[in-house]
Amino acid sequence: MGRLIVVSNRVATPTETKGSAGGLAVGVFGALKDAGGVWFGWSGDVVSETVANAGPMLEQDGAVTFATVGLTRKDYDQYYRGFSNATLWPVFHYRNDLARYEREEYAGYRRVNAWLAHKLVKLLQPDDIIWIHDYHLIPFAEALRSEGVTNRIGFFLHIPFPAPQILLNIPPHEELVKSLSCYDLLGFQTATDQQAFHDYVTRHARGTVSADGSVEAFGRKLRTGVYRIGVFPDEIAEQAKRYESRQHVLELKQSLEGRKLIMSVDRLDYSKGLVERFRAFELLLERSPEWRGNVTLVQIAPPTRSDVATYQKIRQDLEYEAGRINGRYSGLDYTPIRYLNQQYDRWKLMSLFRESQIGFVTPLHDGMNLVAKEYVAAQNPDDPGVLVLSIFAGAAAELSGAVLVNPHDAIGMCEALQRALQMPLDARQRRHEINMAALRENDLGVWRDSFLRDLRSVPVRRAGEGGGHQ
Ligand code: ADQ
Repeated sequence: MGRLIVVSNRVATPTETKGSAGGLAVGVFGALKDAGGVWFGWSGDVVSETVANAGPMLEQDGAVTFATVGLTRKDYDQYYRGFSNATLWPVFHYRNDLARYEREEYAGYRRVNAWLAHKLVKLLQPDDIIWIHDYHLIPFAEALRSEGVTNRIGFFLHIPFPAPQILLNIPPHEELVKSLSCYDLLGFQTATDQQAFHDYVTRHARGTVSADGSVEAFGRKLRTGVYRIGVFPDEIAEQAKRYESRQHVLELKQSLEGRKLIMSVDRLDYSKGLVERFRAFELLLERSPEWRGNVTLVQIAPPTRSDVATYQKIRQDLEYEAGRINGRYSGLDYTPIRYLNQQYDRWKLMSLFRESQIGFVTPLHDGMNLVAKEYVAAQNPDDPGVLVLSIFAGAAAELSGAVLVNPHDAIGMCEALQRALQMPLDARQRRHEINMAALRENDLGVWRDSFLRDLRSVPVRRAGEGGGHQ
């Protein structure tokens, strides 16, 4: 079996993969340890041109090499802050209204992909398989192919793939899909995302799609598949239980004075539906006076991408809403919304989830949403909380034990909260069992192993072949 090469925009450090990192980093690292290989990507640092060109920096941990490069200010601005996060991210989350398109940024995006690919080529061996992650790196395989790389290359998109009519808003949409067709295997979070890609291929690229998910487009053949990313539910359950009597949990319990707790945890991002969520909670207090003073919403949302203008705006909006709602319903000893702009250790989050009666997860669009899955896994099976989940999270297709809501329907969300707050124990347990069974059936290991199995089964290309296998 050849080595595994993982490429992602950011690389978790060896320490992160063992400590507080999210499940994804741990899952990918697990596969790397098994096969041996390289994890390659941006270090997260903005550096001078000399330092950037001197990379990659190599760090060895057993059979795994962590290879990272710094980005210059210009590359960071055009590739990361620009085209990735001010064009692709909003459009792929159906927010054309927040997207901008600058030709120079797109050129920078392609330039950085080509530069990164060139750096990686020197580390490759002939029988390596290469797994590229996410929207920052769409042109990566095309760049590798143009350097003569014939290894199997797969791509997994962590975020939604938009319907063609939405994708057309990005002027170089055809080039992007052409770049995607240079992969041997494309993985999507849900059947809806895969279908959207197929729709583009058949309607806008004069391509064909077979029943088994194989695609012909732009003179290339590739495969597509649905690989729903998961968590390791039993590890989370064990962690949540182990830390349930730690100081931070006891302090929270004491401060709640018997009030019910609704928990929400997200990166501070406009795709997560935070403002809509706060308004639904406000409606609960407005329409059901009996809950005033008796239920608290804890929203944990550390800022991300804070140098992108739309992220500054969502932060302001949310601070305003939290202040307004708290001004309206607080008492001397009661604050309805506790809004915390902080990163928390994973084990702390899981034990806080376990203490809460509701996990309120209401993105406007989300590839999967691992918080929803972590919330379920962290519950006490003897007295589980209820997951109230947006129909627009990829996780909604799997977690049929959740109370599903449309995040644009404030009254609907408010009614769902009322229902969840009053749900009897046997109904909560039934829903929890259904959700846990789904998490166990399709855990993070299944996601990773099925993607890699399918990638390994793609026919090897011959030297000199262009993009896509024949
Ligand atoms: P994200 O948009 O980051 O991921 P999500 O899937 O919820 O969204 O993952 C967030 C991770 O970060 C979770 O493991 C969560 O516990 C952790 N996290 C969030 N807030 C935190 C905080 N305050 N402190 C500590 N940890 C925190 C993208 C896509 C998703 C897709 C994932 C994985 O947008 O749709 O599910 O990738 O494919």
